[in-house]
Amino acid sequence: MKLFYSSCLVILFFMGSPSMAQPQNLKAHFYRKTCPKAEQIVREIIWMRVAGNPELPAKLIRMFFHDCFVRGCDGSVLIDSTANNIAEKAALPNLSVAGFEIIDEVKAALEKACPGIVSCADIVALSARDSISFQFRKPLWEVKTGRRDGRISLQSEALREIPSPFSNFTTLTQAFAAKSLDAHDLVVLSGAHTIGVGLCNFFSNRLYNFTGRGDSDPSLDSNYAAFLKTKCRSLSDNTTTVPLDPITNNIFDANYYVNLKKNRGLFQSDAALLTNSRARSLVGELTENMNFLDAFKCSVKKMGAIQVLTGTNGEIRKKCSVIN
Ligand code: HEM
Ligand SMILES: *[C@@H]1O[C@H](CO)[C@@H](O)[C@H](O)[C@H]1NC(C)=O
Ligand SMILES: *[C@@H]1O[C@H](CO)[C@@H](O)[C@H](O)[C@H]1NC(C)=O
Ligand SMILES: *[C@@H]1O[C@H](CO)[C@@H](O)[C@H](O)[C@H]1NC(C)=O
Ligand SMILES: CC(=O)N[C@H]1CO[C@H](CO)[C@@H](O)[C@@H]1O
Repeated sequence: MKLFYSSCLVILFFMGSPSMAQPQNLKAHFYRKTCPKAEQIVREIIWMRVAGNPELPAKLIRMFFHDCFVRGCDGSVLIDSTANNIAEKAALPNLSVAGFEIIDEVKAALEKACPGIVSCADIVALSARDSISFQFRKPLWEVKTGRRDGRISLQSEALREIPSPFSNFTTLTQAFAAKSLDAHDLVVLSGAHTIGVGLCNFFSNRLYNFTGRGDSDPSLDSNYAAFLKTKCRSLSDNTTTVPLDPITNNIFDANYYVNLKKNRGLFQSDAALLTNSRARSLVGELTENMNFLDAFKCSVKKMGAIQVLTGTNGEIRKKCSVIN
């Protein structure tokens, strides 16, 4: 039975109901008249960079997630701290957020082609899409544009809004609900953990001291735990990283769910998706590549619409790391 279709509106799922993916105030090809080559310029630079750096898609999709979860998709994740302000970038969950130099490179090219037109927020959204899409040689989802850049970036908000990898299902669904994303989106977007890496100290409690008695997490496959212990040698290892998806690390596919079903999710927040019966059955559905990719397209569009600034709100930053 085919449960997933490419249109987000007609999908039937076990949980949640997919809503209109993007609000009307974002538009397809917003820059068509003002900067006709904008999307092409982004794609060319991103594809060139991804071709030389297969880790980049993970950095850029995670940057997009962090941007959207703090004050909406407004490019606030890109802003540098100043003497008077500790920005989102300085928040602990940002440790592995990277790729800022690539965003700056894209912005510089766009400023050259059409100064003051394309927002940093749109560059993040397009770059995330294009980096993941390189593997498919075609855009995996549509990115509507017209986002404007925010002028505020606070470390304290990043620490509050971005869910911790130690979260349980309740905490995760609450964090997503606060962004108008439902449990279905939570399960689907977590599938981005099919690429990239995680630092040992975000999960090593599951290996070495789960309940404070030197034990491991019983919900983690014991063979996998033994393997992870050979990588993360102690609880305090905060420098080693391991692949989030050990089967196909740099490939954007459904193997995150294949691993997860075998109790091989890396973080407690991954394992938590098996603790709710409806989420668990959705995990089963998403082990099929087609199902995952179709579902991801819909949920990532919803994510890209979180609290966007449009019209005359916000600004078009000249440089992505500083407000005008
Ligand atoms: C559901 C809640 C989520 C939690 C608790 C979470 C937590 C984490 C943590 C702790 C890491 C490792 C960071 C590090 O080692 O420095 C990570 C990596 C990553 N996350 Fe998530 N994440 C979540 C959702 C998402 C979403 C929605 C996306 C994108 C749509 C995403 C994409 C990624 C990617 C691609 C990486 C690898 C980054 C890299 O290789 O540098 N995550 N996540
Ligand atoms: C989930 O975590 C929160 C915050 O740590 C905690 O208050 C809550 O009791 C937990 N819920 C369950 C069902 O374990
Ligand atoms: C394990 O956790 C307990 C309780 O929090 C703590 O007392 C103990 O020192 C921890 N063990 C290690 C090796 O960190
Ligand atoms: C990593 O751990 C070392 C030793 O425990 C500590 O000095 C250092 O500040 C930690 N680094 C980070 C980034 O947390
Ligand atoms: C890229 C970036 O700004 N990372 C920061 C994340 O948080 C740590 C700890 O606060 C900073 O030292 C990093 O510079």
